[in-house]
Amino acid sequence: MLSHAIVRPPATNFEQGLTSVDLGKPDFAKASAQHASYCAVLRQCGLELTWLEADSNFPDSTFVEDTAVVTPKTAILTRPGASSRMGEVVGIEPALRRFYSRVNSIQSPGTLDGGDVCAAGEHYFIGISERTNEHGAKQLAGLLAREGCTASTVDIRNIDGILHLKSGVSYLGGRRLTLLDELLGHPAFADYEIVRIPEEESYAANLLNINEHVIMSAGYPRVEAGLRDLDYKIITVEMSEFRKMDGALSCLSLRF
Ligand code: CIR
Repeated sequence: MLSHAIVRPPATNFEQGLTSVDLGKPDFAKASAQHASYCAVLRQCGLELTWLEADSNFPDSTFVEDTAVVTPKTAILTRPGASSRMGEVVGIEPALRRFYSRVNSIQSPGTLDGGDVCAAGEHYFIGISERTNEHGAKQLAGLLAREGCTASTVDIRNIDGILHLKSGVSYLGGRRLTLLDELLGHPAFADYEIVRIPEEESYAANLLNINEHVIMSAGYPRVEAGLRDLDYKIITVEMSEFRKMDGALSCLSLRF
């Protein structure tokens, strides 16, 4: 069971963050309201929240997921691949130390964004991306092995339209994953049952499976119907303003 999440609301200069999509500028008031709804849904799923102050020194800092990898036993501070985001790690460390006696970190020349790490029970898929390099992936796999966990890497550098691995894959529990078609057939996913995400609903590939609930982005009816047919209890959250900044559901929290 997951019991906690760390979140940080968007700062007023959220629109100055990084983005690769051309969906217009996010509206700050709407983004704040969407963030509040997201937090309410996490609470509804049984999580106690640690709220960090909005931090305008880092316009992307609402995407706390990228700053750490959290497992049941340890927290690993990342070394984000975008230079404008590296300093965000300093702000997350004290919050993690309240919960974890063991905190490790990714070291130079390694880079790693938490969005590239998809936990599937005791196995971790690690994306090699524009943000996460081989050094970072190798260091993380080594730290996870100390906890008795396994890892495999998935190179997403040639896959258009996904910033992080978790933009294309999510874990649904058991042996089940959601997966974009571009990732189908990758050997890392060979032993899993795949819920395919249609191309026109690709944003819905990033979802959260929290304590018997699946949290999905609102507005993706085919994915939602498919998951309801599989008996998942679905809660939807409007994510339009975060999407404009390349963010999705998992990016907005660290869950443990
Ligand atoms: C960035 O480019 O780093 C942010 N604008 C979006 C980060 C999204 N994070 C995630 O998918 N884990």
